Order: sequence, then C-alpha cells, then structure tokens
Amino acid sequence: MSKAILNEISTLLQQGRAPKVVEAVKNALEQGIQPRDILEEGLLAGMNVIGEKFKNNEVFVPEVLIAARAMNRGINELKPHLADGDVEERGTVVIGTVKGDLHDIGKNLVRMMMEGKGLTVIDLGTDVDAERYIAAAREHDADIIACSALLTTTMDEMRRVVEKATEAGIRDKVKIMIGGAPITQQYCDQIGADAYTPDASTAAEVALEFCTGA
Ligand code: B1M
Repeated sequence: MSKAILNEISTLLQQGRAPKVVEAVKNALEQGIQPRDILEEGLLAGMNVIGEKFKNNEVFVPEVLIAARAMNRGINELKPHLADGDVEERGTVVIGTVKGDLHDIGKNLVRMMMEGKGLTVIDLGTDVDAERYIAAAREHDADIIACSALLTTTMDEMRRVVEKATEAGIRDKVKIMIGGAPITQQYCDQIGADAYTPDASTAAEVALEFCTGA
C-alpha cells in the first residue's frame, strides 16, 4: 500500500501536477508513511526520473521546471514533519545557490533540514555572488556560509566565496560549507572550504556540529 502511494507521488511529480502532489503527500502522511520515505522514495525518486529524461533529451526545460515547482510544493508540505521536534536557537547560517545558478531544490532541502536542527537560516535565494554571501554573513553575524551549486559552470563561485571571506577578514569566524551534484571532497580541499557534504541531512548534522560542537 505505501509503495503504491509513493509511486503515485513520484508519477504526479513527473507530470508536474503540484496540487495533486500536495494532496498525495498529505494522504501519505495520514497513512503514517515516514516523511523521509515520502521525500526519498516519492519526491526525489520522481525528480531522478525527470533528471534522467532531461539528460536523454526526452523532456525539456519547461517540463523540468513544472516538475521542480511540484517538488518544492511537496517539500513544503513535508517541512513541519521533517523537523526534529522541539528545537532551540543554535546558530546562524547564510545559504544560497551560487551566481549564475538557478537550481534551488537541493538548497531548499538543506535549509529545511538545518532549520529542523534549530539553526536560523538566512536564505539568499539563487544566483548569489561571493560579495552577497559575505555581506549577509557580516550583517547577520553568521556562523556558517552554505553554498549550493548544480552546474559545473557555476561551482567555481565557491572558490571566490572562500577568497572573499579571507579578504574581508571573517574567514576565522565563519565556516564555509559546500554541496551540490558536481561538488566533491577533492574540490572542497582544493578551494579551502571547511566541509563538503553529499546530502541535505548530513549538511544539517555538520552545520550543527560547527555551531554547537555537538
Ligand atoms: Co538543470 N541541470 N539546468 N534545471 N537540472 C541539471 C543540474 C543537469 C545535471 C541535468 C543534466 O543534464 N543531466 C545539468 C547540469 C550539467 C552540469 O553542469 N554538469 C543541468 C543543466 C545543463 C541545466 C541548464 C543549463 C539547461 C538549459 O537551459 N539548457 C539550465 C541552467 C539554468 C541555470 O541554473 N542558470 C537548467 C535549468 C533547470 C530548471 C530551471 C529547468 C530546473 C531547476 C528548477 C529549480 O531548481 N527550481 C532544473 C532541474 C530541476 C534539474 C535536474 C533535473 C534536477 C535537479 C534537482 O533539483 N535535483 C538536474 C538533473 C539531476 O540532478 N539529475 C539538472 C533534486 C535535488 C534534491 O538534488 O540539487 O542535487 P540536488 O541536491 C542534493 C545534493 O546535491 C545535496 O543535497 C541534496 C540531496 O539531499 N546538496 C547539498 C545540494 N546543495 C547542497 C549544499 C550543501 C550540501 C548538500 O551544503 C551547503
């Protein structure tokens, strides 16, 4: 039964039917299906199919965009259920997708998981240049700058973030976390960022460690 609902969510997402995705997510929650399973086996599974089809030129930007909107709506519905329960204020993160890059689903997931850990997250949105990350980190006295990138052509803005943080004299006060499909630990080491994490949950765990030492 739960497999059928999860498959339905995946299919509706691929069809970009946002209201139906929201309805199916609510339905799955009511049936007692774990929020993480809904995320991974429903929403993310559907987006993976779209990603493969996109790569093979079987679907194009408009279809992907509509699916992405349905994904974000589904994630929003799950948001209260993915949080860790009672959470207290634990630190501040400035997050964004780097300059030239409009992919925001992964970044939104990271934000949500971090909020679930009690971190205050300032979301700068997409297409964020190094200077904006630094200005926001200063303004909000942030503990962490978190950068997401999905394109090989945009990821190098992360190197600029590290450089600009050093130039601004805040490098010893702020940790720089990076992630997104093209990012690797090797790249993280190369540019001198503090942490690469492969997924949103690990990003939230590492952010909490940085902020609280826990
Ligand atoms: Co684009 N796109 N896209 N796209 N798109 C990819 C990324 C691509 C791999 C597709 C492909 O060819 N197979 C490819 C990149 C190739 C490359 O550079 N190597 C690509 C391309 C080429 C493009 C365009 C250039 C296409 C064009 O116009 N010709 C264009 C670029 C626009 C731009 O940004 N300037 C483009 C546009 C778009 C849409 C706008 C249509 C849409 C984005 C909508 C949106 O985000 N609101 C879109 C989408 C949806 C995708 C795919 C299909 C799905 C991405 C996604 O959301 N995945 C993607 C193919 C794919 O990934 N299979 C593709 C789900 C999401 C949860 O995963 O973001 O990876 P992800 O996040 C993961 C981890 O990476 C990690 O946590 C998440 C999981 O827990 N993570 C972090 C992410 N950020 C993190 C930060 C952290 C830690 C972990 O710490 C700070």
